[in-house]
Amino acid sequence: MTDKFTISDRDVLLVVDIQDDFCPGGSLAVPGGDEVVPLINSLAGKFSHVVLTQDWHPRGHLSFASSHPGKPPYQTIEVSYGTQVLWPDHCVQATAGAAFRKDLEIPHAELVLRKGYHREIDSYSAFYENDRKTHTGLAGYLRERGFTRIFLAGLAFDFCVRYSAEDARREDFEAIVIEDACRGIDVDGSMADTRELFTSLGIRCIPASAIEDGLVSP
Ligand code: VGL
Ligand code: ZN
Repeated sequence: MTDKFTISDRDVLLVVDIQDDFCPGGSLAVPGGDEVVPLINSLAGKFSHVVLTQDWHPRGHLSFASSHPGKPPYQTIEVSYGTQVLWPDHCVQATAGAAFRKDLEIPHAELVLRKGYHREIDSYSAFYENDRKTHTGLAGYLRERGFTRIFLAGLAFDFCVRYSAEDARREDFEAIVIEDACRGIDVDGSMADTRELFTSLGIRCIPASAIEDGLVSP
């Protein structure tokens, strides 16, 4: 049986990319992406502190297949910082697809962290961009707020959740992924790779039911 987790004031829930483009009907739909929204809403009620991330690309972003004539989506290319998967155009700044899902209800979220806004660098992680050097500022924010444990939920398990969890560990936070509150894309075995990586880094995957009921006082 999984241990139970009691949420305290040093814990934060990081809700990753619950945006229309990542849900069925969107341009980079994650299968079942919409299904996690009610669970995330109820989980958020157990945390005093919630941060939302929002994928937020300029038009013509380097990660878009459309920026590389002749290249189809889901192929990879080599760029200055390594291998980059090419995606359908998605989460273009201020478009409908970049909006949070209408049914995401977390009025007490304290920060919305946008990422992927540099045209020449993708950013899966909420901490570092894909060059693994450019910081988003989130680690400093979380440290200044005194958080030590980061619980992660959202889309996609094998991309933005994965890289965010990995970087949370690298920044010395405890990282815990709430697996049934995530859905994945699965490009070239990326789901299996993610599970393996989490095991090797000591990143726990738990079900939402492992989180105790009750909200700590704000
Ligand atoms: C994501 C691919 C491209 C994600 C964002 O949120 O997992 N995946 N941009
Ligand atoms: Zn993106």
